[in-house]
Amino acid sequence: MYSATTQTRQPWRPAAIGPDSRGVWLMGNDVDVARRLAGAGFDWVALDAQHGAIDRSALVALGRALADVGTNFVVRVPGVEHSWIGASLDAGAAGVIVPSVASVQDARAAVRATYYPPLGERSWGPFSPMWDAAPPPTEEADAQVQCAVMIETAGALEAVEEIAALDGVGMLFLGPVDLSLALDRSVADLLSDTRDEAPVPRIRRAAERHRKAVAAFAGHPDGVPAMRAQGIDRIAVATDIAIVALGAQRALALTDQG
Ligand code: 3PY
Ligand code: MG
Repeated sequence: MYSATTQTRQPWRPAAIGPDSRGVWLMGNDVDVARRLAGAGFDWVALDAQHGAIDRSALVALGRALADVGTNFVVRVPGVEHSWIGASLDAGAAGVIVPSVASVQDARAAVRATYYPPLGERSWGPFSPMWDAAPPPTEEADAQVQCAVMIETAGALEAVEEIAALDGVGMLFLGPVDLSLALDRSVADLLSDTRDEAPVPRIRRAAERHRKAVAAFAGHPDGVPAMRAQGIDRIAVATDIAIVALGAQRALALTDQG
């Protein structure tokens, strides 16, 4: 097994998306914005490579910057894509958020890409942004990595029990916007529905039954109370874009003379 000689610090930190945590969701690829947002005190940063401007080079640059400020990051990969999942973890991500999962087979593919053999088929090649740090042994990397499967399609909701039961799926991650589109309901209606058979309680119960975590994307602080009311306490509370808009509104309000 590979071992580095002069390095001492371990780059991996466990549980990027921990209990009762607030994350910031980065759509842009600006390193200084990432640093500033991480420094504001969010518990984790999610880099959005599905809808955001984050390509492979930006991933490495942002990963390095976030390592410098000591903030864990995860990557929302573009889809159930083996190479993107591996590249994200190689770049130092503590976990991946896998979107567009439509079946238990898709969730299995996400697990295969996230873990080294024997559980998965991840290829060896950590390209950690922390050049002074030794990559962990494969068993340790596997023990610490977070594989979050998004529940945002009708198929994933249908298979939520089976997905939650899969060895290697550590977290169910609610994507309220796509799920509301798939179910033809508004986001507000979806999030406020607390009946037993409603989608969000089903997701939470499946996770609890299989001792998996649940997280959700709010995107704007206004969406957070409804998620907390549903018992979800790991939340991406705002995107970088929402934060810029909120800051702009505040700057104008503070200087309004009219
Ligand atoms: C969703 O709500 O569908 C998301 O994927 C959040 O970006
Ligand atoms: Mg989505």
